[in-house]
Amino acid sequence: MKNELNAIKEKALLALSECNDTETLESLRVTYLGKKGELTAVLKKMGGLSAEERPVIGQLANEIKGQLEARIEALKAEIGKKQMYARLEKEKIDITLDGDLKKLGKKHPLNTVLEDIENIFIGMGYKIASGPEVEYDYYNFEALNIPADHPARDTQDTFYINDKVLLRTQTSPVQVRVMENQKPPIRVIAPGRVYRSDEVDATHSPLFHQIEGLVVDKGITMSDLKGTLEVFIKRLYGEDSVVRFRPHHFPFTEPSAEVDVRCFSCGGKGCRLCKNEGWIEILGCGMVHPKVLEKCGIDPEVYSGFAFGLGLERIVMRRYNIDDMRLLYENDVRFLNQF
Ligand code: 2NL
Repeated sequence: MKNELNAIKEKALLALSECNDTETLESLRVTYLGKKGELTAVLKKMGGLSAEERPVIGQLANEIKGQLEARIEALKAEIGKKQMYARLEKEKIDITLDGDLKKLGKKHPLNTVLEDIENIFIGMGYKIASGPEVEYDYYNFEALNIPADHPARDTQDTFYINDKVLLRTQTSPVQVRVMENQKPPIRVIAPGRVYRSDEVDATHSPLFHQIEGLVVDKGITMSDLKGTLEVFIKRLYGEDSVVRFRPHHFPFTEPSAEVDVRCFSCGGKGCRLCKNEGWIEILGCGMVHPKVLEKCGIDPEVYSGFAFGLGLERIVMRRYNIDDMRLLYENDVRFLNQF
């Protein structure tokens, strides 16, 4: 029996020495050490041994079992390690290779200036409001004191969807909606796309951008308007800017004014940029017409307000010296990369 046991040991060790994967290792363990394995089979025959032989054979069998178990454990660890290294080798990446770089775009100059302007007003406690670009005639004209036969309708000719629906010509309808839905105090700016039925040229486009502002509260006066817009223009063009208010007319404000800044190119002497005027027009403004307040459900006997509007493209074109408005809409990266 001793020989039998030693033969099993030799056979098992030989088989283990040729084994290098976990599946084979497990099947070898079952073959030799399992319940129905070869070693167990020999041990089962020990009942037929003499009292002297039994402990000797028993000890040898246990020794061999221990040796084989130890060998199997060691092999298991070794194979595990080999498999890990093989995997690491297979999954190796070259971190020095160029990545798949995504080219980042750039902020459009219209957005750069829009954000500058928004931030100035946010800093003065304004909220940003928005509304539909496809509007009712009522919000775009009627509520703003521009009835059907008003000449202002000709200069703001637009695209009609039907009798009552059009593409907005200004962002004022946004403020009309704000006044309908909110109680004063109101402090909002309304930036957005507006439309006019204009031929495309260097200074006209059927789609452009406006920023309008509105303040309504008790006791708002022309001096609030002047102070606010002066602060705005100085933050946009520099603290040493000189601002001038010029009387004007809008149907939706009374009194109305246009606001100029002294030409930052020639200092007021007159040059090409200011067309020899010495001043550059920045925006239009005025005290909200009592009729407009009333139409929007605000009592003009209790509340007053001011409003203003400016064209974003003109501000952008002057800031970056862009002489053709069409460049702003073509999205040619050779143009956009310059800002
Ligand atoms: C300009 C002039 C202006 C307004 C817009 C306004 C809005 C409401 C009530 C009264 Cl809801 N007024 N907006 C007022 C004055 C001028 O824009 O030249 N824009 C480019």
